[in-house]
Amino acid sequence: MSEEPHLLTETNGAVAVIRINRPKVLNALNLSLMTDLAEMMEGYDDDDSINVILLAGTQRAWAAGADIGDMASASVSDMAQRDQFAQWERIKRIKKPIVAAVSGFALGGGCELMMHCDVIICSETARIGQPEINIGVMPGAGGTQRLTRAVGKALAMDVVLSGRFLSAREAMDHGLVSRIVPPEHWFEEALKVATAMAAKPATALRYAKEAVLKAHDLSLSQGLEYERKLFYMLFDTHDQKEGMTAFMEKRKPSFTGR
Ligand code: CO8
Repeated sequence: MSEEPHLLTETNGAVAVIRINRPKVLNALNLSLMTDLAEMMEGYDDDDSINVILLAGTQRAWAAGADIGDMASASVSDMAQRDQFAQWERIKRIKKPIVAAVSGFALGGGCELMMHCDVIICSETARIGQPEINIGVMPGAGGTQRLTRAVGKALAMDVVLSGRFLSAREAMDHGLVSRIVPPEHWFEEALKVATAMAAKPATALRYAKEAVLKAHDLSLSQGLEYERKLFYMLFDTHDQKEGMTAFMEKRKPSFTGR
């Protein structure tokens, strides 16, 4: 009997949908899954027919963390040799917007993967946290840094040091997720967001994502300079001419992605 694929993909217009599919272990993330995920995302990043990537889990779990079974008996050198964070770096470099459709548990590496996404659509039932402290470790794929930047030091310390889970409402109130949607429609709502985004001009989407992400790395004046350069560069695109002309002519723009 052949094994179920750990990632399922389909395209829906200009949206590439990737679903994490390890329901028996609440979508725990292992190296082979992360390697395939990075490869798939890079493929969609290079595919002109795709504008947005939608990454989803299942109703019960977005991802309950890195696969603990894979790490339980690992030594320092095993972990270093696996170099699993190289795959996360590849995901960090994806230029097209990534929308996350999150339902159920988003824990540990799952929360960190969620924070690698750009727009996070979250079911009311989501449970989000960094509970690594309960198993003798700490976040390793950016949790201490990205969570702190998103929610501030006080709440990040609480979440990381107590291991407690945040409700979707708490996550929303503290700026960790983008929107909360009813549990019965979590995937459809996220797909709607991704589809509407995919109709926007492709180059402007990519540059806007790049500029927002730079806000975490640069000083304000460097960030403003960076933003301005990307803004000017958009005046070299067909979609800028089309978008502004369509506005003046009071018609809907027809974007080509160029
Ligand atoms: N890894 C492996 N298996 C898991 C994981 C996991 N992270 N989470 C759940 N499972 C498995 C369980 O072992 C169980 O398997 P089985 O049915 O064979 O016993 C199955 O999924 C269902 O889980 P539960 O029976 O425990 O379901 P409950 O509803 O009782 O509890 C919880 C759900 C609360 C989510 C619970 O499963 C849990 O606490 N899971 C672990 C959460 C956790 O600690 N996550 C952090 C892991 S460490 C980490 O992410 C470090 C990241 C470092 C960087 C990433 C590098 C790749």
